[in-house]
Amino acid sequence: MLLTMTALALAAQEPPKITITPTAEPHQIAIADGLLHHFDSNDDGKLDRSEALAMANATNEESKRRGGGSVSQAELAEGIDKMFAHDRNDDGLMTRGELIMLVATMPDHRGDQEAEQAAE
Ligand SMILES: [Ca+2]
Ligand SMILES: [Ca+2]
Repeated sequence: MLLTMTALALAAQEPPKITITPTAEPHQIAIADGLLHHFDSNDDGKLDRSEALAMANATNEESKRRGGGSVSQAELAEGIDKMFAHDRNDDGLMTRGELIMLVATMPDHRGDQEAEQAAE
């Protein structure tokens, strides 16, 4: 009975088209979509660990190209573990929603730059 009432109450609400965190901003959603677009190599709409590793390696190479530091394979693996800490249902796959949550919790580099400029 209680379950039925809960289900009815939920059904009465306007269902959101996609489940995203209310704190996610459009540019963060765009980042998550971009990651999927580039690194979802089997096109299932999710990132598995091998795809995440390809993503981490690409990010590392990009950082090297820009003259930034590179990280070791161990650090890459640690980064992927951190990423999959956001795998909410523990299925070993990062869905779009989970990626958006991940991006939303990452430091906003645009903000960082502004803060650095303000500090100068
Ligand atoms: Ca995939
Ligand atoms: Ca998942």
